[in-house]
Amino acid sequence: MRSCIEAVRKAGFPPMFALVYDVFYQALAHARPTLEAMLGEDFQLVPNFWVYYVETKDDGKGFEPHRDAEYPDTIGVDGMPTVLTVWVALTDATPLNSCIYVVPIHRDPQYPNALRNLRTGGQRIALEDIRALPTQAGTVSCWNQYIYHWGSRSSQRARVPRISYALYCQRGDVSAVDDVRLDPRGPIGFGTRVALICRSLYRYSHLSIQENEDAMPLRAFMARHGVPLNPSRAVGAPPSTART
Ligand SMILES: O=C(O)CCC(=O)C(=O)O
Ligand SMILES: [Fe+2]
Repeated sequence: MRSCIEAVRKAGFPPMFALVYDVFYQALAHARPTLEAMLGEDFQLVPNFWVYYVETKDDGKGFEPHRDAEYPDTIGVDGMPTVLTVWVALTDATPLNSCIYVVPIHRDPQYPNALRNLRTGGQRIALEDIRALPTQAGTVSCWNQYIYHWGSRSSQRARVPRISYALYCQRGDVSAVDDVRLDPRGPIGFGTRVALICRSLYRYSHLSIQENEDAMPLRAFMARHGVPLNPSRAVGAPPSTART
């Protein structure tokens, strides 16, 4: 999967276009028993994917702190999520090259509010409660829609870029949380893959516009046209405009 992503980058395309390759869908089959245990045997894919490529530079970083918070009411009566973020490390993710950090929900005073209000931030978190989640390449991490998390900053001293891809899965016995859903057991044809890539790029690419001087005119234009760009809000914005 890494070489697919490197090839796509070399060809000048956003890493997201690597999702035309079979291997990304085949890999999900390995995680199927775990996903079935959490979401039921007929779990479905929510067609919102993202491919992350965090370079080994001091200005490389993952997504800013946020709650995914795109879909309301996704904790079942049994306390289990009905929607999961599934994040797959394709290189070792470490504190040096940008691993995921989370605030465990029992240490997050705003978590109960986040369950009710998708716009809840993380202003009241104590720094000592932050937990790094270094993962080896091939590890699948999952979290619910409301946990506070982020991808940290990389470093020029990192040995390898942090490469990962992420998607949402949902239970099959609740209605589609987004406008469509995909069955991971069926064939996902080339046209569907390209549609999925374009859909996710359209939906999320503004979130990767950095807050540097060169991007300011574009950011100002987008802000004038109502695109949410404040990093701490961007990912948790209302469903029509958001993602991780
Ligand atoms: O990989 C990252 O930097 C952030 C990932 C994330 O927030 C997500 O997939 O929900
Ligand atoms: Fe996220």
